[in-house]
Amino acid sequence: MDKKKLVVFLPAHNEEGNIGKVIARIPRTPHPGWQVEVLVIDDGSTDGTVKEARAAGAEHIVSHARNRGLGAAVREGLASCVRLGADIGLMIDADNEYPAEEIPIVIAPIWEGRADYTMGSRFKGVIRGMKLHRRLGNYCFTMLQALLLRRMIWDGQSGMRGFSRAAMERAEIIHDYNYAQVLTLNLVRQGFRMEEVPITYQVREHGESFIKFNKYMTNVLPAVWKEMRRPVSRKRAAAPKKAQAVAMSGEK
Ligand SMILES: Nc1nc2c(ncn2[C@@H]2O[C@H](COP(=O)(O)OP(=O)(O)OP(=O)(O)O)[C@@H](O)[C@H]2O)c(=O)[nH]1
Ligand SMILES: [Mg+2]
Repeated sequence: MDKKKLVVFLPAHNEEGNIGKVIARIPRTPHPGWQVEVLVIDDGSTDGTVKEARAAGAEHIVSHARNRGLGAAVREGLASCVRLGADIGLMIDADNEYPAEEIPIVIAPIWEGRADYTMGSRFKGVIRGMKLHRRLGNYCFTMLQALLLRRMIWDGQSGMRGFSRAAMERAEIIHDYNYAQVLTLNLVRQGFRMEEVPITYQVREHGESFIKFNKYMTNVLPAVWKEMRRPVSRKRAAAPKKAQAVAMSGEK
């Protein structure tokens, strides 16, 4: 049987002490029909991020010579997954806040043909250690997206997301600073089917958050505005053939 390829990619900027732990938590043989590869987008790290990622078993590393931003890194991650022939891509933060062992449940809706884009949802799942101001910020930005898209969203800022091949090929991230909101607005407006899956989240133990309030507001809000004003052509990914969906779910 031809194996399907899952590429797990991690955007990373100075995550020494964290990235190796995340890579070690990634299930490598979650199902006999899957081949799993790990890709790191190193965004100009100046510490031992790359060395640690290699030692932990990352097969592919793409390095930016200088720091370009998280949006640029995720854009590069999606393009690299397509180049590597991934059937499904899974993005996970390199800061060890998200549960890599829950990757199979986050990609299951794509694997089974029900969704093109999945979000590991902290607010539908379990959250450990998130400060109140962060919670409020997350609620506000999630509500903004829900209003703009006129649909329920639980967690619009998740750092753990799955993509079908078609979603990876067609996703557009219009700014370099971040991807979280504009990517969802872009994919859902194109007609891709999104699903949220409850996950377990634990706030980082090492390193620093890149979020600075003023910079976040002045970059993200104009980008959301710009994305909503752009026309997107509605494209819908073809649902996988029934036989393929059955094979992927492991049924006989
Ligand atoms: N490519 C890139 N990645 C970055 C940059 N800054 C942070 N990251 C990565 O983006 C991911 C999320 O970064 P965090 O700083 O934890 O931000 P966050 O998870 O949105 O916010 P917190 O709620 O504070 O954790 C991690 O994998 C970081 O290594 C950057 O400038 N460029
Ligand atoms: Mg984080």
